[in-house]
Amino acid sequence: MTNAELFEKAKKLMPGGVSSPVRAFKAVGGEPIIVSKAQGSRLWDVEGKEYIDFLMSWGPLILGHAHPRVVRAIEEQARRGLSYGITNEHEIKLAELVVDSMPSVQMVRFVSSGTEATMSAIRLARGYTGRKYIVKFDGCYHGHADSLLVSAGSGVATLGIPGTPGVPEEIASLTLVLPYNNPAALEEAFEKYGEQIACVIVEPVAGNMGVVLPREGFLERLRNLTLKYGALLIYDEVITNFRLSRGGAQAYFGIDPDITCMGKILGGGMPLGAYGGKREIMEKVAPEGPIYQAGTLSGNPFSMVAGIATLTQLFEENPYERLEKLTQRLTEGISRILSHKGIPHRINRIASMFTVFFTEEEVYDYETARRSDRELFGRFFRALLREGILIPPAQFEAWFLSTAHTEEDIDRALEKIERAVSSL
Ligand code: KE4
Repeated sequence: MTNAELFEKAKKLMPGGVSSPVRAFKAVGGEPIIVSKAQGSRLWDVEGKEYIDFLMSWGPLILGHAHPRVVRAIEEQARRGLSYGITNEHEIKLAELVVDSMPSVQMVRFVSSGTEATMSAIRLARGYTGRKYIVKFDGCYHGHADSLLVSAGSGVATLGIPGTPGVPEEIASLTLVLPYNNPAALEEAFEKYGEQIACVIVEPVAGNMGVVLPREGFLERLRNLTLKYGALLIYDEVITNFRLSRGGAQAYFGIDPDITCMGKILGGGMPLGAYGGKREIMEKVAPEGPIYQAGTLSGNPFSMVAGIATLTQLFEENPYERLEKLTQRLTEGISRILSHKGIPHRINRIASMFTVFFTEEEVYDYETARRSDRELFGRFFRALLREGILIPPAQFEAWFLSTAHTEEDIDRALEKIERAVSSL
């Protein structure tokens, strides 16, 4: 069957024909592909077409697709059972790896997705502080829990409005949505609501408005204000954990949160999320404390062994330097190609994640990101796909490299990108 035939069938069975909206390619146009297999830096669709993959499943695959060590770990565990519903030794091993990687994480609780991690962290912060307001930033995405699917109200430091039908305004109005990288808005919100704010949740490096880096002093201000008003600081490191460094963004910038949400690389491609933090906070989580959170497949041995194999391999390779250089080779090449064609662009990069924006101005928040030329991005995406390059099918996402990407991959990719851009 062709991509199109399978997608037609999928659309009859699943809303939009997908298990997650972005996979329907609505933001970029054109027909979605259906994947048949992937290996290393490559991915094939059901028609047998090969792609060099810079989506890498939205971030988990820092070792590339189907890394032998991860596959072996999963094969061995499969024969010992997929889920027990009772504690297994692998949970303890992975918890140790996490706690040893981030000093601010003294205890950790495993869940099955990034959404569960952030949803639980918010509940924990509200339960721990006894307060009800939370703060998030416009353009940051933390999964689809009700209190996090909230759009910015009009004006700064006003209470949120539902970001989607199904979220009651009573819930949305407990979320304050502020502009990212805007200390003044932060000050104003805390002056207005300070003692009532349970927590601030932030992507310490934003990946969901496209890659946007924290400006000098922004995270520091966030840390100081939350301490001053007794609010908890939650880092959503679902993308950045083990991506920016072994210790994630908190090690990279040297500013620790109270609670860290984890996912993606943590599970190496298997369903896995986690939240963790200081002992005095985590001890409030059931059954030790009163704040309830649970999960049938939480800590299942299958996801655990995938995470252990991924992190162990990653820490042995310590590839961060090499990934930095390889990613720079790609972004500099893309910039050369676009400049040569006279196409205005900005590339925001940190470590092995980056985004290409078609704009003249610096992209430092959701407003500036949204002013980029998304129609051109759609044409860029489709031209790349034709050339056999897969990038995220949406402007406000990050491209990812892995240890499976080679210099030859980058050079081949640049040839293809050159051809694609010439066709724009
Ligand atoms: P999941 O529930 O999708 O595992 O994680 C939610 C989440 C939480 N925090 C951050 C910073 C995230 O980036 C995500 C999920 N990321 C999106 C795209 N960047 C996943 C892709 C999708 O939604 O299909």
